[in-house]
Amino acid sequence: MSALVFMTSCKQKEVYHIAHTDRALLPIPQEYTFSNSTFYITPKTKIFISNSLSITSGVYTHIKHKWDSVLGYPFQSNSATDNLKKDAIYLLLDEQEDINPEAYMLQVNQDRIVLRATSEVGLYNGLQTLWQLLPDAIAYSTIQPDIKWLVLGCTITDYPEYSYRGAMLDVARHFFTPDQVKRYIKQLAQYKINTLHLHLSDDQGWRIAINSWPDLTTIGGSTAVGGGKGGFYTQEEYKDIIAYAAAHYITIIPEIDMPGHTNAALASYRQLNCDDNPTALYTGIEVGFSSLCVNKAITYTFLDDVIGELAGITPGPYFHIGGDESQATATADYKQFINKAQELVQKHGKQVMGWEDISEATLKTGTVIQHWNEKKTAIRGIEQGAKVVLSPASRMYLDMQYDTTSRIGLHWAGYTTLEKAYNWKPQSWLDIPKDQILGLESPLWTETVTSSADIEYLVFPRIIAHAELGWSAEKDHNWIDFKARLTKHKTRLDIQDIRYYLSPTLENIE
Ligand code: TNX
Repeated sequence: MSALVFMTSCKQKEVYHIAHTDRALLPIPQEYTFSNSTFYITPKTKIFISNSLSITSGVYTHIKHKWDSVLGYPFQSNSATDNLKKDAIYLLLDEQEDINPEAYMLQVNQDRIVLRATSEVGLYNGLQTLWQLLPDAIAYSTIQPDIKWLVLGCTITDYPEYSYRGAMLDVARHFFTPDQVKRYIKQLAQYKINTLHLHLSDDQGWRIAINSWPDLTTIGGSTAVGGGKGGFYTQEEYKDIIAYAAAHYITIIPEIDMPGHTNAALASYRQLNCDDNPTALYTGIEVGFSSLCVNKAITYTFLDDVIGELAGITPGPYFHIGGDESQATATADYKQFINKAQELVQKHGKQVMGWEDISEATLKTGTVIQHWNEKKTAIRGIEQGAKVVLSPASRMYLDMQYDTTSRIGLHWAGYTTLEKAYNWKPQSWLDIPKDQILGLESPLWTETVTSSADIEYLVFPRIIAHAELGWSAEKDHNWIDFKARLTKHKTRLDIQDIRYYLSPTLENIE
């Protein structure tokens, strides 16, 4: 439903004003109506939570944290009973099959707030919407004593359009510490993004400790683009990132890029090179010059070890094998290699993901391809039965500059304004049936990105546009309405100290 529906009478105009001037829902829910009633959260408001919701769950932690740290009210949960009380907030888990686990229903009236879902993640999604219905001050992380915590009366029934809504962070070109990754995860979770793909290896760096091949990190992890000191995650740090992501209902997908984009590995172990000579570490930004030695047995021992160790500490279903830009690998070798790599991933219990280039090989059942560049390359994979994640570079690559004045970023796929990032139709992009599209992912390559401020400058606000394309119904995608909501939302980004790029389209809105 368009927000403009609310403008048809005087009284309704007022509702529109409250609902859409001060508060903005991003992504826009599937179905929503606002009413004139409002609910006030006060120190007397009680919270009732289904018994089945664990106190260790992310939902529980999230609400307790906000309650204690922002509202400043002592959090106490009560067991929910059938008869709903007044001045209360309910978080209800109704176990039911046949309902999308990510869906939720949120009802707010003057007596109470009732949030229902069939799973924890559904409740978590509903809580993100609820925070957007609260005053902007909820976005602080310290106690806000003088705020009237008014929630707008509404009925919202919501569920995602696509099950996969992702972001990718390249930690190989430049390394980002666990704290920087967590900061990013926390930002993403607000927009119902549920997947973070970590690009863990590339020509310039190997960023995850593999115990059976320690030089990958001591040598391969020791530098970065431009010659900086690099860095890597220990397996404990990686597991800690996964746990932090899980508490935000975000699944981590590890990527080890192969057979190309492997200079860091080739520099770490000379045996991986066809001629047994180690290559030098690389700190430039060229692509397409490195390849694992496809015909050596040790290459597959290496991959078995790497995939085995990493799959063993990754709870999510996917293992991403890259497979892009392997210009340094002969086509026949490439096909044979990707077929073997898929076998190894399956042997270690994971589903294969790869860039669309892997459609050159014979794809295994369940392999997912990621479209980034050539529609026909992606179609070749889809024709083999693969599902696709959409990341078209011209719309979704977050490292593309906004315009010629952008202080960092590349522009090989063009300049990507906020409008260009939002205003396209994922459903018809490849002209394939919708059920072959698993979802959308926004990659951030980091050749020119060295700090959290840089990440935020390129990512925000464009990823909010992508989050709406992934979550909301295509008929409700409306650029004018979106930018009006996003303009309202700027205050929240400021409060959270998210250093977004102030797109001129936003600045000009009253
Ligand atoms: C293409 S996209 C790449 C990356 C670069 C990126 C820069 C893809 C699968 N490969 O290696 O970092 O462009 O925008």
